[in-house]
Amino acid sequence: MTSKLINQLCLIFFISLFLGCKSEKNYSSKNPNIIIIYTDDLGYGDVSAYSKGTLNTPNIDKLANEGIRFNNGYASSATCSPSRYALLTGTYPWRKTDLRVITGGSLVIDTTEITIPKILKNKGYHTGIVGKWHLGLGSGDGVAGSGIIDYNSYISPGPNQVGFDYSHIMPDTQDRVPTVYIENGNVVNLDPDDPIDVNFFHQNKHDDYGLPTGLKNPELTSMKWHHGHNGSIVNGVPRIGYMKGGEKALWSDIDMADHFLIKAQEYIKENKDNPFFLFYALQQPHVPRTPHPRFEGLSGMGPRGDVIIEADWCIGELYKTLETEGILENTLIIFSSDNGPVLNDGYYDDAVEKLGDHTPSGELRGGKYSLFEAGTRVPFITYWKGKIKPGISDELISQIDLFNSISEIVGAEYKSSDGKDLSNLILRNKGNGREELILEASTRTAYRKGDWVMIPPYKGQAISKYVNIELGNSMDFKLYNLKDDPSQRTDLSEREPEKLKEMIESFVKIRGRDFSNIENLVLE
Ligand code: NG6
Ligand code: CA
Repeated sequence: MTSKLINQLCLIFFISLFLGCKSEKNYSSKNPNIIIIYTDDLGYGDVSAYSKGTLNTPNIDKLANEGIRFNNGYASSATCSPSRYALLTGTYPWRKTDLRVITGGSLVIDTTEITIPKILKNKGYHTGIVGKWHLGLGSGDGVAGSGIIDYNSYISPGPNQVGFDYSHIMPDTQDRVPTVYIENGNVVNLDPDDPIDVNFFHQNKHDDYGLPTGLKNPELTSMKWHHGHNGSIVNGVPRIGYMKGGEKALWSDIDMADHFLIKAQEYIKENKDNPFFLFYALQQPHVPRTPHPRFEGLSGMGPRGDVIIEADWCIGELYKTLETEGILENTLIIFSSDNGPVLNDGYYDDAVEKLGDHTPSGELRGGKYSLFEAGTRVPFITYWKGKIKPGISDELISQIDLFNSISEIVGAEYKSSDGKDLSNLILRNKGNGREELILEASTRTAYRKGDWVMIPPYKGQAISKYVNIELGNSMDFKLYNLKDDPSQRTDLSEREPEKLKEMIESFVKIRGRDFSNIENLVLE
């Protein structure tokens, strides 16, 4: 063999080695699958890794103990639709006029807005949502509850128009009609000879149908309504709103958890060979709490505790699917909740009576609907087997930050101005969290900076008489230091006037002056 030939062979050998390494490198740096597991109304103290409550959530605990458990993680809002909007768009929900809980309203995400699934689609991901949507459907006239959605034909715009390749959803909430699943814009199992008619305001129209309601026929309900929830009765549960038709399409409440789990597992199996994004939005423990019979009584706390155990089981099953499909180590899992906890949210279901020593809010004050901490501070966990090292973080992080952080993780350019790139914190527990954050509850806003929280004055009940939660309304500015006083028991606004002034000024810089519904509010 001539030395020239040997040189050439060596060159070929090194080039192929180089190319081999390159493809190896490409493979190992392949973008991970991303799953956001999002519970509905699960409190800071409902996860046993967070609190010494009396419920056990071993599968969520596993994610928390073997991933990063954030102790200062927030939903943007103390209710559902605004939080979901903020999570998907990285934008504060109060920037949208009057964005509140949706009841049959139209889509609140503009189809031109950038969303997490759109970012990921651009990077070659397949994107899917399974579970609760609650961001509105159809373009309508934007009036919540106007009953303008025609469920009998293709429903658009919806999740598939804002970035999801696949959607299998419950339209609003489990307590609202229509009680049907929608897959990629079509009601599942709809019989064209039995069309669906839905409205939210016209009980008279419903009376014309001659159909029973929770209001008129409580004897036909197996779950009793406490406030609201006295419209159509489906599966013995009275709901918000009125519905006629769609008999074959009606969901089974006790099978809902299994139904969404199976859809999520199918989605994972079908898409395991490419990077995928799955938004797995569980319905628990929102009302009506309808555990499958195999979970009934397990918590000793009534249906609310039982459905939390059911949700935890679902998460364990999803985890096993990732394991058996061999993709667990290439999947980033983010776990959180859309808002804080509530006990009686409209039905008599023993949530209050059987609570015992359990503390859904942990040591935090308030709950769902509240500007106090328990409204928005929620369990927040990141997990990636073999990549994320177990840790605990006290850094401040919001679901609004997932937009920028996920964008960074997959090497995309998109950044929202409200969000922060906290990818280092999420993946490595390194670096600082955000310095400040606006908290929102039913369009009211408060402000956290460092350990300090300032709540502006708001008119309205101090305690909601229905759900028995302190809402954070008062006639004065309130100031709390969470380091010394995590339960917000001591108002420091009079003792710390300089701090209060500084907080108001920083808050106004982001929020503008139009943040309190007290007329003629004087700031100086
Ligand atoms: C409220 C409902 C409550 C719940 C909430 C939405 C009444 C009286 N109360 O209007 O039961 O459905 O809306 O919850 O109807 S959320 O978690 O989706 O924001
Ligand atoms: Ca919720």
